[in-house]
Amino acid sequence: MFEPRRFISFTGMVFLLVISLYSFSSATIHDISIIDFAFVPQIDTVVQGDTVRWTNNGALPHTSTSNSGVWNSGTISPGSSFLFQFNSAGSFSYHCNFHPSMTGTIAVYRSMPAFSPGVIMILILLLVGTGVWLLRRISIAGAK
Ligand SMILES: [Cu+2]
Repeated sequence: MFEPRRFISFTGMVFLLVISLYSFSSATIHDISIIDFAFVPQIDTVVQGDTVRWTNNGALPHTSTSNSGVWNSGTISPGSSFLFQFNSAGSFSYHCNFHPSMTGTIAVYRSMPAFSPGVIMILILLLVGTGVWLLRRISIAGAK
């Protein structure tokens, strides 16, 4: 017998599996443009495990240097990039060694498996499944 609830739950499980595998395999790269004389965007929000790529789109050399020594790009020549992966959560301020007025912040949020898209999707599907079940009960009760 076809049971919508079970079908929807099963579909949810499959979605959860696919999405969790996908999110494990693909960390996001966030691009920050270095122009003369600013980091754009100045404040960037990323998730633990994400990578930030600074690209020097200006005419002068710059650096991306963590204020707390977490990373230091060294000189980034015009046209070049520097990548850094953020594996721990926190707020990280940085600056350019050549131009101290150039500053930026990377806010790194913990990845929250409990609220991953897969879990949200399965909750929605269970809710829909319960709705379908209730509607069927109501229509059966109405037919009597
Ligand atoms: Cu600079």
